Amino acid sequence: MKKFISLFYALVLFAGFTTVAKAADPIRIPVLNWSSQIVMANVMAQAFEELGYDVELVPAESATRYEAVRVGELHVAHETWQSTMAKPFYEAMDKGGLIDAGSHLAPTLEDMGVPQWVIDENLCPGLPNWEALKSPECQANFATPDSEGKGRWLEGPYEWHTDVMPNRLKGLGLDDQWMVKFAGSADALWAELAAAKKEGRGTVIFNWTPNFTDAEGFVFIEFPPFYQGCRIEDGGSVETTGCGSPIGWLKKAAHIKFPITHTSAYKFYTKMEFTSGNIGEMANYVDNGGMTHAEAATAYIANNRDQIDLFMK
Ligand code: TMO
Repeated sequence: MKKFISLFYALVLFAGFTTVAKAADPIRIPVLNWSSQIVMANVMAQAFEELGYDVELVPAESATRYEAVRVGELHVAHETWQSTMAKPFYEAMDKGGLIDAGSHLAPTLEDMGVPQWVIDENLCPGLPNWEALKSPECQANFATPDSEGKGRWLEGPYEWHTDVMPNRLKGLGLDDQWMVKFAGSADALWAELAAAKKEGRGTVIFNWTPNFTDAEGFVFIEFPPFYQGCRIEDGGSVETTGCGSPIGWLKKAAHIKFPITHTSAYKFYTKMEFTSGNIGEMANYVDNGGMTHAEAATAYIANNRDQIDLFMK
């Protein structure tokens, strides 16, 4: 009996060691700098941990993370926005090592726009048509102390889309009347929304949908239609780069070996299709609710347990 028991313990120990060996290869999930992306990273982390995996949340940068997924430094890029990330996504796929793990159930748009109340107060008559921006009376309502008398567009951090918006203004022939300022963070965009509302002044900011701002109402400016190649970085010229952003997909990328090395996590990941409402909810917990990203993920899972269970089946 004693011998049997020690054999039993030896087996338990052995099983313990194999678990430790598995734990040595955590699933590496990138963390960027807008709320839904970070909350979704935490939702996945908590779900993967439930499935028995170790997880590492890795600070990453928007465009370069596709090369990191390709070479396996990261296992996933779970919020891949067509308008601003399709290029590095397809380039990494073309080189080999990155696979398409499907799409969320959310059409996306990333572009400049105004909060609904700017339309209601008629601070720029003719919006959302972009040609309304030509009017000097409109511009004056969007000037700030740092805008040299021009109307101001507050873009996101420079690393998100680099020169797309300054080029947009040139392409539209508006660069003498409007200027672009880059925000230091997503939080600076939301602070600007709140400040402009309080001061009753106009504001044009970069924003996206799905986002927490969908609930209060945000109106995207209607620019000349996007087509493949209109932007400078896609081979376009100053004549074509006034084009707006596409209404696009929201995809999930994975490292090519992820299905083999972390099979049940990969299965979860391919089934994981969030709706626009889901993604707005994730951002809202942080940007309106003041939760940490980890708290928001826990709240999201608690509020959507059936959905998470379906992804786990
Ligand atoms: C990538 N983003 C959703 C912030 O536009």
